[in-house]
Formats: sequence, C-alpha cells, structure tokens
Amino acid sequence: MPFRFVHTADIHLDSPLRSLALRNGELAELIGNSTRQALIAIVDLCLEEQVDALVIAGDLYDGDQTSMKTARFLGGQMERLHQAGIATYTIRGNHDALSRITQELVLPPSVKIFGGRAEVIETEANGLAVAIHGLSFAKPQAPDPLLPKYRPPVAGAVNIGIMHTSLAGAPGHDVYAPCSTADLHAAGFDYWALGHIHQRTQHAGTRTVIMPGMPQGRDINEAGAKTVSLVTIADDRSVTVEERLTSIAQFERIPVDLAGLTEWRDAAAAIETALADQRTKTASTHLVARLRLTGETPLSFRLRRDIDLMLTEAEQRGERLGDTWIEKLELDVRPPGEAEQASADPVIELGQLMRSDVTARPGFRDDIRDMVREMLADLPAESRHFAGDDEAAFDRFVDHLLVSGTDDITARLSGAERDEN
Ligand SMILES: [Mn+2]
Repeated sequence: MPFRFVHTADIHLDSPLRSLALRNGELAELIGNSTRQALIAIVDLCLEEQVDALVIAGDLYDGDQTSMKTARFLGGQMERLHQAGIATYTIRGNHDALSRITQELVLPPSVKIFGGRAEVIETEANGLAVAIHGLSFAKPQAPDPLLPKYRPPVAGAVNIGIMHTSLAGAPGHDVYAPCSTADLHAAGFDYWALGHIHQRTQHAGTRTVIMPGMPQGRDINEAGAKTVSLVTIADDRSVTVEERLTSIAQFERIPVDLAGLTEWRDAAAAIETALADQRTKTASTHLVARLRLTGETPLSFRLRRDIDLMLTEAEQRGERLGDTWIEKLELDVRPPGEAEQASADPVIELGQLMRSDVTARPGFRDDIRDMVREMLADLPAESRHFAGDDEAAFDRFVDHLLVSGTDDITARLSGAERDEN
C-alpha cells in the first residue's frame, strides 16, 4: 500500500493586505480572507484523497504578531485532520520562527512541529516504513546551511525531508539555510519537501525535490494559479506527484491594446474582451485583474483625466462576467502622432518642453527625489519596495514619475481647454 501526503509551504496565514491599491472593500475582504480559504482547500483535499499526512514546510504564519484568532482558526483545521486520522508535520521558517502561538495553542496530538534540533519521526503507513525528517528555524535568520544537521536517512524506510531554504539564493535577497539542489539529490532521501520560495519549481534529478510555491497569492507580484503537491510513494518507492489547485483568487496582469480606437465605448469593449478572455483561462474561482491600457489613441487625454470613470466601466464589466475584480487600472497610452501635432497644439508643445527640458534639470530632479524619499519614510518598511530596492531602480522609478506626471499635467490642461468648448 502506498504512502500518500499533501505537501505545501508559505501559507502566510492571515497575512495583512500588502497592496495599498485594494480600495474596494469587498475585494480587500476577499484577499484578506484568501489565505484561510487556501488552508481550508488544503484540508479538504487531504480529506477527499484520504492521505496519510499533511506536510507544511514553513511560513505557515506571517509573523510573530499573529493573533489568537488566527491560532484558533488553525487549531480548528488541524482538528479536522486529526478526526480523519491524518497526521500533520510542520517546521518553522523565517516568518514563523518566533511565533509564540504554536506554544500557546494546544494543537491535536497528531500535529508534529519540529524543533530547532534535527529530528526524525519513524512511522509506518500501510506496511511501508516511513521516516520523516525535519528541522525548524530557531531564529528568523538562518545564514548557514542546515542540510549537514539533518539525520542520515533511515535504512529500509522511505525518507522524506522537510526544509525551509532559499536554495542557491537570488541576488538582492537574504540567504536562508543555503543549499544546492545537487546536495539534496545526493542526500539519500526519497522526497524533499521544501518551502520559502513562493514560485513552484520541481528540481530535476535522481530524487524528487519540490518547492511547491505558496497555495494562495497575496498581490500582483504573486500572480497566477497556486497549487500544492499531492504525493504518492508506492511500495517500490517510486514517487508520483500531482499538482492540485488551492488558490481561491488569482491575480493576473492583463494588457489591453487601445491603438487606433477613437470612441470611449470601444475602449470599454476592448477591456471587456480582454477580461472575458482571461476569465476563461483562469482556474481559480476569483480573477483579480490588473489592467494595463496601451497604444496610441486620441482617447489618451480623456483616459488620463477620467481614469476613475474607466475604472468604473471595467468594474461593471467584471461584475457582469462574475467573480472578476479590477485591482488596478494602469495607463500607458499616448496621443497619436504627437510629433506632427506639436507645432499646432501649444499644450502638447508645453508637454514636450516639460519632458525634455524641465524634468532633466538636476535641481528639479533632486527636489523630486527628496520628496519621494520623504513620502517613502512615512510608509511601513515592507511597503517601500515599489520605489526600487537599490539606487538604479529608485532612479528608474523617479524617471517614471516624471514622465507620467508630465503626461497627467498635459492631459489636465488639454481637458480644461476642451471643457470650455
Ligand atoms: Mn520563508
């Protein structure tokens, strides 16, 4: 009889909303509740598939400020597994290393939380000997490799390792329990249940090494459908992995080309077509769209001036499609043939002057940079990434502000002039 389990990580339960753009109360509630929905979906899957165990490879919680409400919710879900005779194996990652709620909350005895020293739990499922190895982060930082601390594989058993790791790491990101996938393949374990990186990857090699990604994205930078692994280890120790959908809502970037369109209603129709197209490709119940309007169109001025109206149009069409939300509407549209019109239209000429001359002046740029820095300082540290994480990215962000600010002023001037006609 095979040993079957569900492997997930990085649920970040009750993570606070990270997108300042979620001004729609209903949408904010949907996203705010989505990590809980994902955990419910994971437990449902465990029950439906009658698996032997649930494996959570760290960052179950989002931080040490996690409330007792979150803990009670978690306890209730663990209880459902316990009642069904399904064991839970979990480790702590960088986000839940210091969480006190796991100590304060009495979880069912079927839940094993590995400690800061490597341990191996030997169990038997359906006649197959299984050894489950785990090690928790004792602190939020883990700059040294943890693999050497794991116990050796148990002879004659199926060996499953649970580890929270940034693997080889990525430039600009902190390193957590660094480790090469080659070393994991060579460690003598049958399956490595990894966590930490939010994007799913199966690392090819002699053994099965999987970073499942998070089961529910929390903002546009965590776009796409999210899943967990349903794993079956047969008596001959062959491993079969199925990917199962868990995200209740999925973020998607949707480009909409408005090139050549002259009528407002045609632009709204183009948005509806793009939304409907993405809706059919979306596996999760809810689609949360970031629309980006592009192209040369005479509507450019009106779109910049009346973006709130077009947002309402898009929201209405999303409602009509069902379970389709607009997270943000971005504008990257230009008036057609700007160059030829320049001499004829003083507003366009002024716009070009601002872009080529005023915004390029060092004193002006420095003032804008200082203003942006001041505003960033007022935001929580974790919300500042949008303005770039290094000097070059910050400069690009300021460039973008100068260009879009110039376009906005030009649009307003042009709109004011037209209103008088
Ligand atoms: Mn992590």
